[in-house]
Amino acid sequence: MARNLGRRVLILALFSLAAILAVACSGTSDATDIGETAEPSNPGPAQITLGDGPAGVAGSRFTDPDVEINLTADVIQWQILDGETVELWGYNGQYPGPAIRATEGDKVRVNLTNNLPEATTIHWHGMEVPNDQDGVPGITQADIQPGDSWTYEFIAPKSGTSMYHTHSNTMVQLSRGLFGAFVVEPRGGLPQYDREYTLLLHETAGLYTINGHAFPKTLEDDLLKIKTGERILIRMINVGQLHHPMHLHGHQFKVVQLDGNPLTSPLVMNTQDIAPGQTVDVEVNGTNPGTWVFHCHVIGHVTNRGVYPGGMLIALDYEDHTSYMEEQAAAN
Ligand SMILES: [Cu+2]
Repeated sequence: MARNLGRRVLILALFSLAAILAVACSGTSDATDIGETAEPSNPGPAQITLGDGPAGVAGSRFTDPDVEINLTADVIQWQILDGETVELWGYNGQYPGPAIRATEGDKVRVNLTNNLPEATTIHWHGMEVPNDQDGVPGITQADIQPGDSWTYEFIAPKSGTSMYHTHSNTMVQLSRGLFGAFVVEPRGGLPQYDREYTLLLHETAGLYTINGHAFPKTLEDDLLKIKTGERILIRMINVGQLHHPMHLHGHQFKVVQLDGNPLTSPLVMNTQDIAPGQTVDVEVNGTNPGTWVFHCHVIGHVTNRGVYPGGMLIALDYEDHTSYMEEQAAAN
């Protein structure tokens, strides 16, 4: 009896060991599978179904765009500073051009009309579009002549901060202002922010600009509003030809995306250099009420033609705090 019981216990123990080994092995094999599927993969440009007609003609790729934008490239008069209007080139009368927003997977159509005195194209910077939509004259398409129109069509690729800009006679056309933000939203909930701002950094006409303005006009038109306890996102896009180490007073910010790609380990900093052509997304938590300047730390870039302060300087302004600047404004 005792021997039978002992044998049963032994058999049970062997079965248990076998079961444990089976689970452990399947666990290992599952982990391997997960590891394989978690490998970063680049799916390349989204495949789209071609319709009738050649690329560059409206309706050639799809007949039902989710986002359709009409852009005109024009010679414009733009006020960078109060009392200082300069002749620039811009889209839809603006410097920078209008921000384009789409959700990943959207069918995007952009109809461009060239009202400039010379040929132009648009390049979708940082975005995986089909090659013939990349906007490089002589390489992927013909230059769009003055008075002509052209249609770009592509699927909005992965979410992130990008830009669009001219790719014709770029030395001249980019410095004159032919660019804008292109933001692709994630499909399905990713981090939500209380507010979101986009800052385009550029230099033109001897002035350093944020969203087309130099300080102090940046404070009139581009103040970054926040309230204590809020979490905001600031997307920065450097469309100019110089590096700009952007520095925020009174806070650490979290660099969450570079070139529209999320960082697996966000960097906590208070100064982040932005190279020409680069985009940087930073998250700011409203933990320190006040009016805090946010500026390029190349001090020459914080001048208007050598006169300090000017240029690339704006402020993060708490709505639930009255600063010295606001008291002075109220008193005058
Ligand atoms: Cu700078």
